[in-house]
Amino acid sequence: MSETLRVAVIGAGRMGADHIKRLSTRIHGAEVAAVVDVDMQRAQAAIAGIPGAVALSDAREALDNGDVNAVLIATPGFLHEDILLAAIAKDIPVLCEKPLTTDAASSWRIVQAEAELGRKRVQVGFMRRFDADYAALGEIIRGESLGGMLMLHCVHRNPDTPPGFTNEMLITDSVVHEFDIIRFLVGAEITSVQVRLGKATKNASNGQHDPQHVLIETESGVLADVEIFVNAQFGYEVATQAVFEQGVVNIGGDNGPYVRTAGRWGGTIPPGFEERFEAAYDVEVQAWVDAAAQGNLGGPSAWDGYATAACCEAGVKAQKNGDKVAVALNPKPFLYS
Ligand code: ISE
Repeated sequence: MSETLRVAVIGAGRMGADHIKRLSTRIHGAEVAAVVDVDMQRAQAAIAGIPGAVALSDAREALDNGDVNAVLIATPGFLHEDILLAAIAKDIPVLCEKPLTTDAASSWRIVQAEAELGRKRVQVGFMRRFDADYAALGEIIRGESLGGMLMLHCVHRNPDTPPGFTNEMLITDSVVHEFDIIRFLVGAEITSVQVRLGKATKNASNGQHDPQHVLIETESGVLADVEIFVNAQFGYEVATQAVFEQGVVNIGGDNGPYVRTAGRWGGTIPPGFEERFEAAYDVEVQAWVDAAAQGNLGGPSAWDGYATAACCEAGVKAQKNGDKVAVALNPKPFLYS
């Protein structure tokens, strides 16, 4: 396929709106053909100024629209499975915001549907893989210039949480990114997850115990720990320290410009993930579009979505029992090897 991607964006909320703007202003080779949202007013507002785009309230209608040949899913996770299965049945490229689905069993159904189709169609929106800092760390790991990597220390801090952000979501909505990037950097699957709960902030809501300390083991023996702190107040921060045999690499800390003025020194902290990862999202979506034009996949696959869903299940169990919970995966289908 080398024609322009005519994308149906399903969900015009926070991420959907961000992707609609991206697709219509910065991405080459793709256009927004339809925006679907249960809130028709929101869908209408999202297509304003986009020539030829239609606003719809039903994802199936968008998939059956002859003008649509690709789909970007940005609805809440519990709505993903039906849309994914319908898009795979139509054999069209899909970019699905994380999580792939909300549990391992339904994510496995997506893997199986693709395996039956015999082609990878679904890219999962783990945008960190396209971030320049993470890419540079990946090169150091693969190049072995500092010897073997031994350990990862990760911090994931959000200023606050939107209404309805539950205790489980610290794992399923936030740490899910760490699960993916740890698997990606280490190049091995995660085998166990443990969650430790210590002193909690008084700024948490919705029954959250915040922060949490997540301990992760991988197949290769590399250990990782994650501080997830979703009501950190001061801004958005995602940073990783990788420990090697011959050195230590930090990424994602304070970035320039470093300014001295009015008797103070310092810089600014991004308020949220859209700002922190803006460039990564652009690269991610462009990679999806470019690969789709060649009938390929440009990034994390349905297998990655499934493996991280299994990690999330283990993580939620571990939040409750404090134990080290094993992550069990089905055998990887040949398509993903
Ligand atoms: C949010 O949904 C994201 O995907 C962000 O990348 C993450 O940092 C945040 O914790 C999540 O709530």
